[in-house]
This record gives sequence, C-alpha cells and structure tokens, in this order.
Amino acid sequence: MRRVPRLSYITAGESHGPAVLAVVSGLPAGMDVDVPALDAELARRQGGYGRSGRQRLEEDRAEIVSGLYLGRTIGSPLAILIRNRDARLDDPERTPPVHAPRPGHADLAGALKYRTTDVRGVLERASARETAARTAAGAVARQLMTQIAGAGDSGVAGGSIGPDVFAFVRAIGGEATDVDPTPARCAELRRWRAQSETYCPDPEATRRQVEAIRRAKIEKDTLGGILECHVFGAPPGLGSTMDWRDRLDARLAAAAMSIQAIKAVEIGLGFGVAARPGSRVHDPIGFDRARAGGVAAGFVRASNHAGGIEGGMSNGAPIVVRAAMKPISTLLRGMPSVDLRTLEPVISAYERSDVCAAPAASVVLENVIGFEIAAAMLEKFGGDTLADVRAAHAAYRRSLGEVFPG
Ligand code: EPS
Repeated sequence: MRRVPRLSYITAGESHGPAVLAVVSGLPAGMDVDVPALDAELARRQGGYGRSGRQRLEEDRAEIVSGLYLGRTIGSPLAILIRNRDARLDDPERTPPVHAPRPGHADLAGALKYRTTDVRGVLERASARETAARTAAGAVARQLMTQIAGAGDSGVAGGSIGPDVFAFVRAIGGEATDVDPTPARCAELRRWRAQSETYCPDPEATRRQVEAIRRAKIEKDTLGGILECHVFGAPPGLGSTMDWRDRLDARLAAAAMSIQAIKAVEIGLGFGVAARPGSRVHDPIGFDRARAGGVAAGFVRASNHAGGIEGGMSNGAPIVVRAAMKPISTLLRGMPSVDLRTLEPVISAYERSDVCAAPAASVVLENVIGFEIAAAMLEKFGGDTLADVRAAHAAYRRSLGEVFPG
C-alpha cells in the first residue's frame, strides 16, 4: 500500500461547477474548528486589486459537512464545501466549449493529454478557483498547530499563539518592497498588509503595484509577481534528513509550486546561494543562555540565509519561502494560438479573468505552507487526540531544555 501522510487533503470541484471542496484527513480528535476564521481567510483570498468580476459574484463560505461533533473534530475526515454562486458548467450557452487554447494555461497540454478539441473540462479544473478549497484546508491545519503549541510559543512580540505564518506580496511586475519581516515586526506588518490593496505591507510599494496593475489592464495585459511566506515560531526538528520524501524544504517547495501559476520557489537565500562563497552563505551559530528553552532552544543565528531549514529539518529560525507567479494566461488582447478543430491560426480565447492575482496567491501560499508545517508537526508529535499531540509537543520542548539547559 502507498504510504499516506498522516495529515493530508484532496480537493474536488470545477470553477463553474456547483462547488469546490476539500477533504482533510488525519486531524486528531478534540480539536476546535473556528469556521468564521476559515471564512475570513476565504474572503481575503477573494480580495486584492486586479481581480476579475467573478469575485463580486462569489461570497465564499466554508460549510463543514463531515468530521465534527459539537464543533470539535472526532478523528474522521473533515469535509469542507464551498458553493459556487456562478455555477453554470452544464449550460453550453453560458459556458461554451473552448477551442482556442491560451498560451500558458493548461488548455493545450490538457487537450493533448485527454485528446479533445474542447478544453472546457481541462480549464474548469485547472482554474485557480480550486485554491479556495486549499485555503480552507490550510486554515484548518493552522488552527490545529495553534492548538498544539498553546500560548506564548511563537517568539512573536505581542504574544501571539503557536507557529505564526505570514505571507505577503513582495513584488508585482517589477514593483517590489524591501520590507524585512521579523517576529518583532509581524503584528505591525500584518496591519500594513490589511490596509494594502495588493497585500504588500508597504504603502509606497502598494501604490506602485496598483499603478502597474492599472496600466496592465489598460494594455489588456496581465501581471505576475513574487510572494513571500515567513513561518515564525515553528519548532526545530520538523521534517527529516533520513528519507528524501520527508525533507521539509522539499515538501514546502512542492506545496508552493503546486499553486496555479507558480513557476519558481526559493527557500531562504534561494538562487542567491550560488554566487557567494560559503562564508557569506552559512549562518553563524551562537547560544544565548537567556533564550534557553525558547523557540530555537537558545541557539541564535547571525543571519538566516538558510531560511530556517538545514538538512531538510527546521532549525528554529524563521522559515522563509518565496514563490514567483507568472502573469495570468487569459489576456484580453489574446495571444497567437491555433483553433484545435481546424488547426488554423487564431487569437487565443478570452473569458472573464483577473489582471493580477498575486495578492490572492499570497493568501493561498500562506495556507498551503501552514498546512505542511502542521503536517510535519503531527508527524513529530502525532497522536489520536489533541491532548496526546499537545503532551508530545510539551515533552519535546522540556527535553530540549534539559539537553541544552543554558
Ligand atoms: C478564480 C475564479 C476564476 C478566475 C480565476 C480564479 O473565475 P472566472 O474564470 O469565472 O472569472 O477568476 O481563475 C484563473 C485565473 C484561471 O486561470 O482559471 C478564483 O476564484 O480564484
């Protein structure tokens, strides 16, 4: 039998079908699920400057249809349903066949794979609408890790709870911020991000990004960007160096790369490691006795080029994942393509689409990364009930304090 990770999920649903859904398996029993908090993440995913009219039609809400008894998990798969208001897949007048594949979309590769001249079925599933389900699954997993770790573990000033995942838009087109997120600044940056139309915690960069999207829209073009995710307060020792499939960096990279339109992923310094000598890449190790028993067991690093992961394992420093998103492949101006029925040149199909979805993708990144961190925590501390998992986590923390007492 194929090995199934302890915590995993699948999604189902088409962009204009009745609903998208996620089934999360492996949650311990006894966990509270805060549904309004899931809805808040879904609403955030619907937002951001540059999105299509679709988001005005939808009001994504998570309906939990299995896995709970009196608001708490019972160890069974948790099924989350998000209804599509714009459901019209079986109405050929409103959802016609598509014969002119869009360069960059799944259309042509899907036409070849499924041997079809109508790519409607392919694009309906390839659509980033599916990321609503992934966002909800990740938001549940983030609630789990908060409940495992308990209060005061994140190392984030202001005493937020458990590993804290924070993603934002680093750049749209060429318009970037040089903001440097730290645990101490996280709460402040979250406030800035909440005020930004592009989910960039920098008002000046936001202004440039909005302007770039506005220009792209006038030019009937689209824009991508760079999304960045920081995990503060994740315990050390997540992932494993013993089996390549368990390496945390590989799993985070796979999760990020699997988001629609992502073409590159970096951890920490990423591609920047290649041009520097080792002395300017590796992060010097120190020990601060005052921080013994803390998030990184007292170990301090003068820099964090490793992005919090060495040897496929978390080292207690913030985990940093960056992803490059290509521009949306549905262009109002179209691109050269071929009619799949006649094989004659044609301009690619257009249907309502986003000009830029990088802000939404940053929400998806935050949640898929959160999911993988929670999964790695369950692998290290796993048990049938939340109480078991909490006890294993607390025992590990205690034991770290005994081995490195400070
Ligand atoms: C999306 C819904 C879709 C697109 C977008 C993501 O809705 P519609 O196609 O009806 O406008 O806005 O999908 C794509 C970018 C894509 O390439 O398919 C959503 O809810 O995120």
